[in-house]
Amino acid sequence: MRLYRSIAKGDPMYILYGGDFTRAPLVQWVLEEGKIEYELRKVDIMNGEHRSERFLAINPAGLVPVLITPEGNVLYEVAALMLYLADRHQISDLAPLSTDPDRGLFLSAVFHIAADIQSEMKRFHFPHRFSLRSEDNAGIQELAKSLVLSRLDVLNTRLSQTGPYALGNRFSLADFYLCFWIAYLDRKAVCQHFSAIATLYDLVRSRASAASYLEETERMANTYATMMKKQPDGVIT
Ligand SMILES: N[C@@H](CCC(=O)N[C@@H](CS)C(=O)NCC(=O)O)C(=O)O
Repeated sequence: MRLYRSIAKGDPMYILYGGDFTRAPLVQWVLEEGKIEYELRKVDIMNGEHRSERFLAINPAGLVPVLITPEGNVLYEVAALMLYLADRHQISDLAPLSTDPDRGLFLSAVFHIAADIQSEMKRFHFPHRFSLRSEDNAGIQELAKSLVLSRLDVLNTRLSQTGPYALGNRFSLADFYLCFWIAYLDRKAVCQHFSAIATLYDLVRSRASAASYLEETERMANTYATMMKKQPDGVIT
C-alpha cells in the first residue's frame, strides 16, 4: 500500500493525519480511488502522539483522522471526510451525487454505520473508558460486540433481500465503510453467521483497490486483539 505520494511543487493538495490502528485508511482509500493528491502524516496513537501539543493544536479533540483541505480547512469525523471528498471531486462511483435518487439510501447507510456501528466499535476497543471497575471491562466489550451483531443481523436481512450491496447492484463507499468495521470485528464468525454480509465482504475484498486496505485492516485487528488480551485494562488509556 502506498502511504505517501509526492506532488509537484505548488499543486493544491490535501494532508491526511492518520496512521496504524486508526480509521484513516477509509479516507485514504477515497483519496486513492479519486486519484486525488495527498500527503499522509502518520500519528502514532499507540504512543500517545494524538495527545501531543503539536497534534492537539491541529485537532483539540485529540482524534484522528484529520483532513486539511487545499484551502487550509481542518476537517474531522471520518464519514464527513469521505462524503466531502466524494462530493467535491464528484466520485460518483463511490457516492451517488446529491440529485441521484439513490442518494437517500446511501446517506442512510453511511449515517447508520457512523452513528450506530462505529460508536459501538469504539466501546469494543476501549471498554475501560466506559467502565468504573476494570473487572467490568470484558462485559462491556461483549455487550458492545453483541450490539454490533444485532445491527449486522438487521443489515444482513436487508442485504439478503435487496443486496448484494447497500444500494442493491451498485457499489458505494458505504460498502467499504461497513467492511472496514467487519474487518476490525470477529470477521470470520460474522461471515459464518451472516451469509449476505459474507457475500458483501467477499465482493468488496475482491476489488483490487479495496483488497490491500482490508488485508491491512485485518492484520491491524488481529494485532489489536492480541494487545487487548495482554492489556485488559486498556491498550490506549
Ligand atoms: N467520531 C470520530 C472518532 C475518531 C476516533 O475515535 N479515532 C480514533 C482512531 S480510529 C482515535 O483517534 N483514537 C484515539 C483515542 O481515542 O484516544 C470519527 O469517526 O472520525
